[in-house]
Amino acid sequence: MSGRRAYGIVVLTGAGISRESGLSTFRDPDGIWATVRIEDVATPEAFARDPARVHAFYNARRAQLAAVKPNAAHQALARLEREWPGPVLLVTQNVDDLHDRAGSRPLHMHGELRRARCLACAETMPWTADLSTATPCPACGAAALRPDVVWFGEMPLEMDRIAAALAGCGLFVSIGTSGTVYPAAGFVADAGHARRVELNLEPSAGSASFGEAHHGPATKTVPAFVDQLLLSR
Ligand code: BV8
Repeated sequence: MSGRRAYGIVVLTGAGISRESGLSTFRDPDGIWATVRIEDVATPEAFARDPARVHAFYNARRAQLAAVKPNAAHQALARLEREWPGPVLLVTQNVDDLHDRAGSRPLHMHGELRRARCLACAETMPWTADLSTATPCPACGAAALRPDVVWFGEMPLEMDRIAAALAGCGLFVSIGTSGTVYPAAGFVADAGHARRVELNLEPSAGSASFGEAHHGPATKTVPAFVDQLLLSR
């Protein structure tokens, strides 16, 4: 196998990849931010001001995960990770667990709905039930648990690992994201040397930075793109 074909791939996904599984996106007309404000539920200030409201917002989204399952796009990416001869890093902005349940090992840069973090002892742990201000931390007993997600104004996770993968990749694919939230929206610029492809329902805010685009639903565009990649090995 020629070295050229074993180049590294970085995939970035957003809420659009989970849309056909039944999870809402954020900025589509029927999206989450059409009914609730970021400032009221997705910032540290919101949690300090009204933790019960923030817990209710995440409890509803966490509970919804039991009712949805991965779609063909999640499954196609898990196949790419299994069959591509070079390194594949799947970075997701999504806090759902659909990539994980499809068999991927995603880097959750915005954290995970199904994990909690203790503000008293800093432990993080898997969490599938509701959270409240009275829920005791299993590690230290303090009633100081929060959803283990990255809110606006907080630093996304594993940025150094992402930067290193972007610097060395031969292909960057962005799937189902509006390209409006940073630093994720800036990754395409950090992969300026690589082939850059956007797979999205419609052009995103960052479309001009991509050399190629395939517009349509992820369950169609992602399996087709992965098939074409694997055939070209
Ligand atoms: C940071 C987790 C600095 C929680 C999320 C002013 C004040 C404070 C901050 C800022 C500011 N101005 C700018 C910033 C930076 C800010 C930012 O970018 N704001 C934006 C709104 C301007 N970013 C941050 O705050 C980040 N942190 O900057 O820290 C720092 C520095 C040093 C030290 C400490 C801190 C943190 C951002 C992370 C916030 N958390 N989520 C949760 O999920 O509740 S972000 C949130 O938006 C979601 O997680 C989501 O992942 C993310 C991006 O949204 P998308 O995934 O793109 O979804 P969207 O609905 O927008 O788009 C969906 C797309 O899919 C569409 O294009 C649609 O066409 C397409 N689609 C739909 N259906 C389909 C489809 N595609 C294919 N198939 C389909 N079927």
